Amino acid sequence: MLPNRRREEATLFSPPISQRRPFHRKRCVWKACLKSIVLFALLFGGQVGSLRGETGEAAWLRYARLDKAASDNYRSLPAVVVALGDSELLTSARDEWIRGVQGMLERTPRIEHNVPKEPAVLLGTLASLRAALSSLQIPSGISGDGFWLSRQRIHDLDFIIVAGADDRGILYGTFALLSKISQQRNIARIDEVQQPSAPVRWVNQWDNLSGTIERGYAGPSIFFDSGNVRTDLTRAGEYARLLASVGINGCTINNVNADPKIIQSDFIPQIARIADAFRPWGVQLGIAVDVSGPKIIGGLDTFDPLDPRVAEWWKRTFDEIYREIPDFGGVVVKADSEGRLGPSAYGRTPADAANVIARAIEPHGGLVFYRAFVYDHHLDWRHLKNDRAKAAYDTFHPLDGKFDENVVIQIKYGPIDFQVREPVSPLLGGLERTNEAIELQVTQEYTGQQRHLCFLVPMWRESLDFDMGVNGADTPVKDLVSGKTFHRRMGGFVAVTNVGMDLDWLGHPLAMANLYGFGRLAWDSDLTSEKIAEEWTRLTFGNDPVVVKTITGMLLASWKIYESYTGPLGVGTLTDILGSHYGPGPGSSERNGWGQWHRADRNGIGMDRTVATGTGYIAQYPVNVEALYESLQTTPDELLLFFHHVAYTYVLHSGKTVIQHVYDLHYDGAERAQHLMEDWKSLAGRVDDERYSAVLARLEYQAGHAIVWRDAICDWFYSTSGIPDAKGRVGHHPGRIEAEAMQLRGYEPFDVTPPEAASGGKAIECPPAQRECFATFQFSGAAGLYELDVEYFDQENGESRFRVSIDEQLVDQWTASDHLPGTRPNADTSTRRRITPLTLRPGDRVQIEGLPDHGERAAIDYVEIRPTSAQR
Ligand code: GCW
Repeated sequence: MLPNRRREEATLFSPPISQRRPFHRKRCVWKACLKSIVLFALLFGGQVGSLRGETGEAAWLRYARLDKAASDNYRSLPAVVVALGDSELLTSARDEWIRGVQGMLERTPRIEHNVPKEPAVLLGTLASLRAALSSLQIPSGISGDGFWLSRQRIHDLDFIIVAGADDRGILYGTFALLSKISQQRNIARIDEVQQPSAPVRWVNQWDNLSGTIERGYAGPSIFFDSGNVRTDLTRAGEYARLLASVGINGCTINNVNADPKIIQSDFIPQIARIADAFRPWGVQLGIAVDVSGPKIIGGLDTFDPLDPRVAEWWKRTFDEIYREIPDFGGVVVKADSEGRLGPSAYGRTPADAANVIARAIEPHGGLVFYRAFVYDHHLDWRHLKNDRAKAAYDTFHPLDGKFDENVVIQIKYGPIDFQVREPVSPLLGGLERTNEAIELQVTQEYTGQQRHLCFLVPMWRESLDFDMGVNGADTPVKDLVSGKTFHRRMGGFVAVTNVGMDLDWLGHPLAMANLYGFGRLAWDSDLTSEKIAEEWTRLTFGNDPVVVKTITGMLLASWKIYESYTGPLGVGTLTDILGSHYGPGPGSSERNGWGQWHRADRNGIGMDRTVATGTGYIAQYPVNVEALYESLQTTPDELLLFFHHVAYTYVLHSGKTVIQHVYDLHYDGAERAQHLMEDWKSLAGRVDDERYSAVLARLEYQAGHAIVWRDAICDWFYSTSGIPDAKGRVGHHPGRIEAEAMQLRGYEPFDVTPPEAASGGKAIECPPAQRECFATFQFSGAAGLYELDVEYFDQENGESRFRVSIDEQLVDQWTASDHLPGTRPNADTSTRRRITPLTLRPGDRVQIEGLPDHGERAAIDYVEIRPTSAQR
């Protein structure tokens, strides 16, 4: 055992605030907890306890108590609330109003059933309001889920009117009014009509019946557990409430890689319970279905969509579903994609497959969302004209006009797969006689998996505003998908969301800004990113101007920061595309059939998708867009490598060469990730301690992992191109001591694969035969205050422990018990532990002791020592 004697300068060591992130509400190692508590007390002194800890469970519906000055502004709010009707939705609206007012203003509105002779908040449909108040002047143009909020003096009484064309509109209007109060907006003279941008505002969950979630990063399913629907669906109801509060009206609950069992007769009553949980919030239940269902579970010998027995089977199936769930919304279909069966098995088209289902569901009013994510994942990578990006348009454009009216083609925003930067999918402009919806991704599959902050609204904003120039006219994507451009009745917005049982829903308190943002954009596709970020921050963290400015700024900067260390110049997110889609893995894109190629070789990089010399993909766009991207001169730098293959020495519009830009961008991005953490720290004491610590832990981790990304990408570009960094940074790391260069006792060096996943391509591990291993080195710098980073590997298959001591005095210890996606030491699991501030003198012996656990061998990559910022 190591002696635990205190150093003479003991005050100079303080452990970092717990670096462990609370992914799954971990048990806290008591010593570490104590350290955090003590440090917290020291840092925030009198402020500790001044803000109630929050779990994030309430998300943006906290209804936090307003301070006196703010609540005085709402003193004249009527004391009575009237719901003109007794539907479930109307009751939800009324109860939500009461809940919100109680929370924010500490008053309990009184319920009346008719228009009273005193001021009141009136909730009703246009028709019921007209009947109750004949003198009311109702503006025109309110339809569907739209609503009207208005303050009116009638017979000398003050009324707040929340009117919906339908009951859902009333609920949405109520949430909108509460949101205004929560954001301390003036409602004294409110008079506004809101109409949603599109009828389709759906989310997709990719939950498996087992309870796991495909690409879910926030715990198990809120719907399923061990093959059945959960007994307790409280979270499902709470989720529906959150969705409704931003106008989302449909939710599919299971993975698009669908288990056919979901529509078996004995399972339908189970999903009906989820529909019951959604119903009070106007969220329609939907499911993902497998087109091979008629054969797999239906007992037929075929699932050929043109076989009348198959048509009959679908009809029977939906008749049964609607008997149990009369307001069932519809189905989403993934077929002929990534190994899923599809109509191609019978030489049929997606239109055949979509229509057979559509005709069975149509009499009940249901929709079929047929995904355009259809591509061959066994493409021959040696063939330079092959191009996965072409697949969706090639498949669906020729079928335009062949889909039934209740079919919506669901199209990912880009032609590849949720990358950090893609041009918009040309298919979005390629359907004039077919309904379409854009598919966005709230769950951050390729954008940091909620361990990195990446607010995606600015990216979605760019896609939605992109003018496709169809038929030479102004046709922004938002109008194409909403149905406005080609006068389609159906269409809109879908997002893959994947919330889980984690209390804060998405596993990172700030990630909920993406769910909120999706809902807001689907409701009003003209909203700016700034407005959405600000609204969300006010609702989630309160109205302190410093908090609002800081968090809004962080959110708005975060996508470009993430892009700058993970996927330059439109090359795609340079992650391990064959595995986790998380850490860097630039080499994984090539030499396989998945088609996320970037064609890097010794001389250059990028996919040539031009018509002139490349795959011809660019020809799928309307002429103006084709001209924009076909020319190197007009292609924007940020999409250069998506469209063109260029030399590393090619000079960008910015004046830099491609290679130097890549190096600079990655150093800059990693630095800016560090700043995100500093920005957050400036909010100490202004945000409740629980969420403050949770976010800080995430940002500390991100700052460290951004360096893993930076180094992996730069090393890979350097080894591929052979061109050094003009600024001398790549491959040179002042203050870094490679673990394999330390004095090792028990530890053994090994080669990390791929090599860019570790500094110098090597790390050390403690073999299973050893109980503990030691790595030691002597500090040779000047005496002073330092921060010391230990880069180690935190795998899923064990919880190894580490202790760091200096001249035999223990200065830090921790358990590697984070949940990172991997069971090997690589760039997914590489993690940083920062120990700061630390006094060091020349000759000090720094020792790291690693205690392996199961498959996790307490592996270490390097240590980096840097003067503390105070000293720099
Ligand atoms: O991005 C890919 C994911 C798959 C997913 C697929 C899809 C549900 O890696 O996990 O499968 O997209 O969108 O269907």
